[in-house]
Amino acid sequence: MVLQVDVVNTLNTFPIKLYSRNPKCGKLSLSHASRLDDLFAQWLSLPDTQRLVMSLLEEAKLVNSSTAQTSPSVSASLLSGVFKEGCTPPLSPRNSPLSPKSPMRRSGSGPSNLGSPLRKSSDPLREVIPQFYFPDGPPASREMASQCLARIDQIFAGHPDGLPASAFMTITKEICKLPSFFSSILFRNLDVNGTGLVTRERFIEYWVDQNMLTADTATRIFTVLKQPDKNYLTQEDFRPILRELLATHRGLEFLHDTPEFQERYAETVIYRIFFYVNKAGNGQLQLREIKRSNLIASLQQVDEEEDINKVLRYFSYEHFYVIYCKFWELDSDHDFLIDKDDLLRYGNHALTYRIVERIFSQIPRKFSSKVEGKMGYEDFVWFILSEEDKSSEPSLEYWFKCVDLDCDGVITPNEMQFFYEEQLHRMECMAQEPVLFEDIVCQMADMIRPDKEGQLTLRDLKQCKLSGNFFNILFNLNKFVAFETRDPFLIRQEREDPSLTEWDRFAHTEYIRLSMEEDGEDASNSSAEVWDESFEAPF
Ligand SMILES: [Ca+2]
Ligand SMILES: [Ca+2]
Repeated sequence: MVLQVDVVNTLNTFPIKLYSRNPKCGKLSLSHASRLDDLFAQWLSLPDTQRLVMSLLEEAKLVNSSTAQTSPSVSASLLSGVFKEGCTPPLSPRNSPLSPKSPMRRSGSGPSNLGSPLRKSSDPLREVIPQFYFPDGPPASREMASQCLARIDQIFAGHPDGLPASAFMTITKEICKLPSFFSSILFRNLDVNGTGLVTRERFIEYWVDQNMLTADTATRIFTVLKQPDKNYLTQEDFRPILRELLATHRGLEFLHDTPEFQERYAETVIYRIFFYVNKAGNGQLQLREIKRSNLIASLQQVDEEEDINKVLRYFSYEHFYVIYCKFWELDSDHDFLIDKDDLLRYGNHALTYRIVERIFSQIPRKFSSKVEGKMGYEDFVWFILSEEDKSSEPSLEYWFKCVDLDCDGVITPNEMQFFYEEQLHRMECMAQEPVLFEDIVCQMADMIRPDKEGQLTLRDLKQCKLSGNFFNILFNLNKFVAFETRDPFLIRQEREDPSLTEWDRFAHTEYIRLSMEEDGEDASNSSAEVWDESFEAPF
């Protein structure tokens, strides 16, 4: 055990140096260093690696004791030979005679090993190290490639001039294993000259030669959606699949006659995706952000699920409906912009002036709206998701920025007091028994347990499940009161289905309320005319 700890300690001190010694890795930039560190740690944690390293060290110890040389650099130089092998780039699928699962044999007797006095013919180092990292995904095995090519030939057989878009779905689903609503964008990527046909050769060049057969789903989806010269996705890149989803999904058929709501639905879904998945908040969605998210699973779910409202992540029509109606309610003059006074009416005047002021100072996020002092629909989507899903990371970040008045990355009691003052004043006005600030500070400290007393960081908040309440206490009176009184309705809701997020529960309740209001209105009008108004929701 002691030896194992030594191994890790010794190795941890020089992984980057070792990588840079390898001429094959010489071109790696500094930005890759941390990635390499991760990969190194991953490699080091593999049971095979640990066995290998242990045996190396055992041997080093033997040699050291026999030659009475106890220099620690011996094991280091020995290990550097191992790492050279470990970061060899993956074999090209077309040049490699090996299947991806074939371990890459170490050339135990090759000239590169001559430098080490420890490598004798009986060397246990002849163990195999399986290749564990393929930057572009593992290459296709011969078997898999030939099976796939046979199927491709079969599909293209009846179309010697190429496949038309109408017959392309089999390729999208069966060969590319993409959701069905990716078919148009995939076809367009292939049919660069707009001939209306895609030939077998063109498809092989685009898909098989790019090694997409074995690429993971996230990589395949990312590659198909992105612009060829970019390494990220913008909101615009999602438009084609949303258009196709709207045209083909059974759960969205009822929107076909109202293109305006199709457009609103599409943009809401895209804003929601970016709110949760684009952690950097820069509008440039990276592949690694997609891999860490639930986006791929949601895209697959919406492809298979006929009831769009069961797809709670991003695609639910009911969720869109709630967001849109909430915006519509506040935008009293219907110019598609809302100002401070409008937002103050949100949630039955739940928010304080001070927090609304911070939102309109565009502290948590710069408005996309081009009109000064007004919030556009996209800005509202960010706001409502932050407000109604306070346990989510993007929401905690949004409110943290609002409350951290001096932007130093720490929320101090002074900053908390600035916001709480107004809450206190409101409680007094409403003849409610006020909760003293000192009591609040103690309650917060007990709830969140920050690393440093009196200094709340975003990290502290992200580690506590109840952090959303911290913000409600500071600037949302209605939610503060509900939390203080442990509102039995909220508790029951939480227990009913713990897998639902705060947002899911909010959207569900609001949807029922809004549709009941619609029904009431409908009955009192006793006419269908209400649906003819162009801005009315199609419900
Ligand atoms: Ca307005
Ligand atoms: Ca601060």
